[in-house]
Amino acid sequence: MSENINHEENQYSANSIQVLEGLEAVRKRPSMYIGDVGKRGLHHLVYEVVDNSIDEALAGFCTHIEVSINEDNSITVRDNGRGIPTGMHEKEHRSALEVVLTVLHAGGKFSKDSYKVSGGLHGVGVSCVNALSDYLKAEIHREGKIFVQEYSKGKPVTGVDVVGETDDTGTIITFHPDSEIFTASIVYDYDTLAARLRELAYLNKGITLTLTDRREPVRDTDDNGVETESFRKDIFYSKDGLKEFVQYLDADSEKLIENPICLETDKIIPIEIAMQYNTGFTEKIYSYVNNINTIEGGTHLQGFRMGLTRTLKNYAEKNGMLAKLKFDLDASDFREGLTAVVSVKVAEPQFEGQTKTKLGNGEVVSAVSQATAGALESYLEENPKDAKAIVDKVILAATARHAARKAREMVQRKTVMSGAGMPGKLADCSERDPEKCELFLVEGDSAGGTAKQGRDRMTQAILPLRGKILNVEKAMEHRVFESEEIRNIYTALGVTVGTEEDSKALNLSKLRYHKVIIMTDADVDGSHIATLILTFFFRYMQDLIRNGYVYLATPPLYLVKKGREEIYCWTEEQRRDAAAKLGKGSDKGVTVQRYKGLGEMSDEQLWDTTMDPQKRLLRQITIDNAAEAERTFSMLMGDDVPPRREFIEANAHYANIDA
Ligand code: 0RA
Repeated sequence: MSENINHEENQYSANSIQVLEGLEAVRKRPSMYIGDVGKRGLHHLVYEVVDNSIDEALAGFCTHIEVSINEDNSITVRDNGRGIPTGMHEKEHRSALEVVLTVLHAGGKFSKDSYKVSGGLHGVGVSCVNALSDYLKAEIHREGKIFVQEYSKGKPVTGVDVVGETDDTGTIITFHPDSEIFTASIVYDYDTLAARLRELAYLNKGITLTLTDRREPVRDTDDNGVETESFRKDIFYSKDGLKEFVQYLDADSEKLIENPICLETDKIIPIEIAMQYNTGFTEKIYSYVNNINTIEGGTHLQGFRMGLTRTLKNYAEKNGMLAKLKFDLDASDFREGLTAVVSVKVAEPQFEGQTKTKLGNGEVVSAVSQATAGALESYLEENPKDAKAIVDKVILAATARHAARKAREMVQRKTVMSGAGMPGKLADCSERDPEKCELFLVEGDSAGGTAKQGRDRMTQAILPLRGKILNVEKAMEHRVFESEEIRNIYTALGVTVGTEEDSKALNLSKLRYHKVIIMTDADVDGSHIATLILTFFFRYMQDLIRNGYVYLATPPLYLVKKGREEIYCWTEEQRRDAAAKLGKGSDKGVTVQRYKGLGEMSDEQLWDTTMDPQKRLLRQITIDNAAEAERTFSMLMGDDVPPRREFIEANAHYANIDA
């Protein structure tokens, strides 16, 4: 591994022009390297650095990785690995450290034989992070010394300096994202980073990952009543890996079998799988390749499904359990109520698909299907009670599927008829170009009426929804398609319901509006209704969310008035400021109106605050972390009421925007 590295001297040498061009290219077209320069790209920088440390851990040299969000929104990633080599790199005539930090894909230059298994979605390496940071510092603990080098926008601003001595080894990278690149925001979101580190801990058992938020201390009082200050911190560690991941994802479901079924192989293609059946109806399979969530699936998922279907079917037939069944089983019947995580490590992954998250390597199909079949076969033989529970559930799923087909055909017929088939409640817009059209899903007929009055008829359509729409998390599929409110949504959107093969496949080319805006009251009930609608989109129209078509409207909470002056407010702070501004020191004549519902606003007010594209603030719904979103929806909409109440109350202030 160290063939290209010698450790004689740590001498700083001039950069080659070619290398500078490399990183200049990253700065010129950052999206090509990190996906985008919004929130996702910003957080991607952290994942890229952490992935390097994960690689060091997977190579067996590192056990702890600490991530800190610093006061200025810079990030520090510290690991206890061997430390990036600092000696001269013979071919490049500069330190190996500098090569790692300035050459795109430099990782490969060091390791021909040992492949990198981790590596972010774009796998571009830490040099990209360097290019997109206005400041980066690398501190290396190695060979008894502490080495430091600093960079700005990818260019070294110091040599590799020895600044002290040390007994330990490791790498500490601190970087501050460049606001010239990340123009929207350079503020990190704790929960987004936490979700990814938690996921990494489950996917790589035995590694400890920590996250600390050093931006503002949390104040508290200890047992003696003394005020304390500490930072928000989480430690992520999983002893049992995927088994615990599945239990975490499925924590709020009623189990069909006591423990997840697990398998792990250490052949040429390392495979790890854990699966659990619950009494619900949804299929939740998460697949990963080299720690990357393969949203579009691919050959590993195909192999898993094949192994699962074949083994369960054989077992059921062999034991005469299908004798009374009047119709054929479908592959999807075997996956109802299944929660599973499939993780494979592939040396040279080929990623395909729209978002490059679909594994294409053909050899993976049989490897995963054989591993699945082998492990599942032994499990069923050894646990006949569980085996029966699973087969019974499969038969129930098949029966329900037959009922669902009828309901779906009804929706299909109605959706296919265009124009005349629109729901009676829909107040459509006159524009026909979907790009320019918006559909407001509004809670209740009264608010719907106000919205119809207030809207721009040209581009804005209104579909009032009756009270609480069906909780699809708890309903069987045919009930979902039988629900009138849900059928109205399908029809208004113009999309057809999936095939029997994939009940969630959407025909997005027929989508009639490119903004679907959920508009509910700014109270606990309103956010519950918004969550119900989002749950439906998440489970049945996930592509709508993934394509960025789904938004939440943010109606104001208060109207502060004095005489003819009016200020709308979305937060407590804005309300105080507005009262102070209008009152000029006294609150005489200042009134504060608390909006309890959309229906309390006049159509003009609703337009001004919430619907006018020039002034309103929409919150686009994104899925940062599929597994975390999955768990959130199961938690919110499952049987257990307390967590749902807590969540909704904690997040009830949807309208609290950063103004
Ligand atoms: C190249 C070679 C060696 C280690 C590393 C890179 C390395 C990179 C990173 C990035 C973050 N943490 C890291 N830890 C190690 C091995 C050099 C040797 O043979 O000692």
